[in-house]
Amino acid sequence: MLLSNIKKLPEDFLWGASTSAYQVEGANLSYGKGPSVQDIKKVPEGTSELDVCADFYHRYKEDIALMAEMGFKTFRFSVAWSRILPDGVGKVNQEGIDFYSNVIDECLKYGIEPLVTMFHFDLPAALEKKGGWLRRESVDEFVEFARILYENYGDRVKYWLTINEQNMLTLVGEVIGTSDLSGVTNKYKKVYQENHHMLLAQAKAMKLCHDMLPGAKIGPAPNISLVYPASCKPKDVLAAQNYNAIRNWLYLDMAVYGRYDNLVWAYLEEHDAIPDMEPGDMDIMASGHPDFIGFNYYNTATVEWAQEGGEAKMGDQQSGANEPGVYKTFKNPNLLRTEFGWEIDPEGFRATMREMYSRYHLPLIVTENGLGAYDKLTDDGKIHDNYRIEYLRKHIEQIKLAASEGVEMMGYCPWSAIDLVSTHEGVVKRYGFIYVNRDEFDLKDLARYRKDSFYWYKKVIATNGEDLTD
Ligand code: BGP
Repeated sequence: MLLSNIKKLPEDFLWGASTSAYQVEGANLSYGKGPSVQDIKKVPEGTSELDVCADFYHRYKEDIALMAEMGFKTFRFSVAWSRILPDGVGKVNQEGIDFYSNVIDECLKYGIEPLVTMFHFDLPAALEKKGGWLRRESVDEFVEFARILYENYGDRVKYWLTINEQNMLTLVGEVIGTSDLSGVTNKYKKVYQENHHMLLAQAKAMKLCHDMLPGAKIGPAPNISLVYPASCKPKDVLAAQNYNAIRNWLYLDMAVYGRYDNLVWAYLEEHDAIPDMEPGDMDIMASGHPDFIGFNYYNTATVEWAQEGGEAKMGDQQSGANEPGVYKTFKNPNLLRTEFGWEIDPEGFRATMREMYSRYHLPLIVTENGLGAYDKLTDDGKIHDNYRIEYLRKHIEQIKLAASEGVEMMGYCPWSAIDLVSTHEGVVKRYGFIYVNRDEFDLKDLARYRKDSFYWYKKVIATNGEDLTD
């Protein structure tokens, strides 16, 4: 729709940005923290270990001061489960509790609302060794972890996110480094059983949040990308519906309505992968009631009909999956790509928001969106990342359009507040507004520099998104 009246964003719109513990903190085996699955994985060849990252653990005060300088209203960060509970259960690490307590206080000092992700790709290794999310006990282990967080931080944290990109943990856990499927006979059965437990854990954690913290708000944080059909051929449309269900709606239908998507159910039946359930599971699922939907968006996906036969192929969290008989990724010729090959689709962002709002009618907060690039620090200490400004500007414009069309928009937290270690492509794939002076293997001085996008975003926030010019 062409709009002649672009409305202003709400005054309390939550402008900010995101990070995750294992990618930003460093100190991954210090101060009482136990290893997580990220710490025991073999990092992809040519990429750095996770022992230092951006050294946020030691420099959070300096970093939060820079976020305050940009005018952040919120800061999305995650809590490392194994920093709080080194073995995943049992003994609490007081130093870990204190660390996040200090981070929260530091945010509040500047009027920045902490937006806390409870779990971002880093299951405690001790739990993984016992069988991880495949065990039914994982549900209560997560809920106990949630209870500890609510008890310690609930007096100060109003906004909570449950599980980051549960859909990607399920679909591409091997790329993220969270799952090893070698030797597994029916990988569908395994990953969708784990998924079922995560869904139960999420529903219980949302309910507990409402019981313990009546003023708080909580929601899921999947990676949602509307899936386009490659053409108007009816079979391509069916393929797009398949992938939309498998990639997107399964997770949000469960979080919001507490029911399994029927296409996904049929797909699981086909693969002999219906999860084992206990009586009452679906009541638990229906008891969650998120207050909003957090979602990560990088780009859309496009698929075509996939003939029977051939091999299933996995991509990363944004691109390139293929399942014979279900869908096949199609390179969208209408879109540009980033240096790392991810498609760029701001209008698809609006389409995704429209679709989500019409399905769920809950306020939306963007918990990730951004451009990974090889930024260069100039001799005079500048980073001219006009390509990032361009990317973000185009996406914010679409938020304003979606909001003008009646989509309730709560906030925008691009990835990432500060440079950090990418999921599988190392330190050189930078996303931040704040440059961290290190290379893949040379830690240099880890000094912070304001990128051009830093100054631009500051102005965007100061004008509540009205001035998007350079
Ligand atoms: C999301 C993850 C983030 C982040 C981001 C960018 O899937 O939630 O943790 O890493 O993608 O991805 P990448 O680091 O692979 O470029």
